[in-house]
Amino acid sequence: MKIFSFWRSLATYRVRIALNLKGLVPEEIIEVNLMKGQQRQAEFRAVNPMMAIPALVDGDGPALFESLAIIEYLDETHPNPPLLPRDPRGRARVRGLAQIVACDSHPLIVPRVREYLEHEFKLDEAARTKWCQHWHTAALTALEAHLAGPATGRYCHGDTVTLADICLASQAAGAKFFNVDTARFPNFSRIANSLATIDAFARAHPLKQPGAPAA
Ligand SMILES: N[C@@H](CCC(=O)N[C@@H](CS)C(=O)NCC(=O)O)C(=O)O
Repeated sequence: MKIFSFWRSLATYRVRIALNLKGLVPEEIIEVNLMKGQQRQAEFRAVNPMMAIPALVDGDGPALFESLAIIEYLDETHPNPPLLPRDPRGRARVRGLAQIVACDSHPLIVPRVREYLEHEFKLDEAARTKWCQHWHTAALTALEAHLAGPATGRYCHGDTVTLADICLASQAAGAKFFNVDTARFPNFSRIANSLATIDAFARAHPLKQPGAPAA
């Protein structure tokens, strides 16, 4: 197994957590330096035409792409521990929470969007940060409303770690990167703090990866 990765990538963080939870260790980690634009180089474009990480190669065949698809693939090929509940309604809730992060919020703050705002619309850094903080807060507000309900337990869905928690952890790391105050989202913050104490999450954290700054 080999993974295309960069320390700061929140989507790759999600896949790293899943790999750790499943006890899987890729033989090779290939850095795609997003700060140098390596995701747009021909070599990586051939791996993932969307020019985004993560991508995961498992055995023969083309690379898998999109963090949620990769995580569900890992869950199907390595079912223990399961990352989705068994009941259809629970699965839908967990996938819904995950998608608020991975589909509604995160895509709005990735480098290609920030760079487009900068070069096409001439937004300065303060305006771009405001943009990112706005979309972070929108997702946090929605997540907090869901997490205030009775289906929430120690984690997003009961007391077992699921795909939703993997995504919540990436939202929490992103909030720190963009200086978004999460204190007014108490359920979100409580779960993020619990997850941070789990080894599979802690080891996968962006700031623990090679090349990351000290803080
Ligand atoms: N929806 C994709 C998002 C992938 C994505 O946008 N990854 C970011 C890093 S977290 C990236 O590679 N961005 C490159 C760019 O925006 O140019 C997923 O969940 O895998």
